[in-house]
Amino acid sequence: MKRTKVKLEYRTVFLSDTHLGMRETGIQKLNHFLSHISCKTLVLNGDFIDGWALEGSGEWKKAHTRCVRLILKMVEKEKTKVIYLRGNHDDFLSRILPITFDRIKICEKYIHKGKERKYLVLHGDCFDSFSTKRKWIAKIGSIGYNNLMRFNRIYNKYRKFRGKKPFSLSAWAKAKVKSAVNHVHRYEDSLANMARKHKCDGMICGHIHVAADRIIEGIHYLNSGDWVESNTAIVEEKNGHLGILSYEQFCRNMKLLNESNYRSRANFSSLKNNHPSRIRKPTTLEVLSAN
Ligand SMILES: [Mn+2]
Repeated sequence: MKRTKVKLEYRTVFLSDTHLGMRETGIQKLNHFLSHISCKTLVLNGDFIDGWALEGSGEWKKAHTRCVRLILKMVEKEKTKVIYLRGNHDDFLSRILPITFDRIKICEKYIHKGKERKYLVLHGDCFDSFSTKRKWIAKIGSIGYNNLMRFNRIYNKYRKFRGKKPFSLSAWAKAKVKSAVNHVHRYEDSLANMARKHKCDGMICGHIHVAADRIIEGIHYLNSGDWVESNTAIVEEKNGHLGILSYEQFCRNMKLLNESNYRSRANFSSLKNNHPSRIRKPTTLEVLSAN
């Protein structure tokens, strides 16, 4: 007999920035996640497919096709409703929006009615010039402080040679990071204003690849992060609670679910074996010989 797959059940799941078509993503983890959840509504909040990567150095892999198939299977077998919101890396969709086929809707923004709050859901690139700036600040971070200082020393030798004053790299970096941090605040402020404009008291975004769950000026701001590095989603439990679920936490929840299922199966089978109908009646010969 085919055993039904054990799945974690949610009311709604929000994913963003899966970037299918990019070479390095958390696609295996995402497929593991998608094949063990079930939900009434799945919101793909932008940059699901990375059209920019596919035009450039990206590559469509089998795992990406599997990801699409897993979602279609949810639509077909579990009657899951899919809301696909366009991002900036899949802006090729803008030409056909809005469009609905079967239980799949592709559109620009979506209002999610939670149990306690009403959420405006959109990718979040419309506010932003930040991500382009942030990318190279992040790159500087990855080069490492020591390497940067070494570079600065060489650069200052060159400046000295040219008769110029030394350049303070750390002061420059601090100023840049400060302006980037201000930019995040501006980004979040404009999100809160946008939510109010739509008469919502919550906002669910993606785009900046950083998961978030906090209150900004009375607006519940959630960000689903990404499936490139952080591997996070926003999930709405059956009781209406909305929060971040990391891949690591998902694995822990799956382990607990499997263990409790194993225990209940073991109890069930021992019950089944001791059931009166299972206890063999002695034959007449056995009864007679015992006497
Ligand atoms: Mn984006």
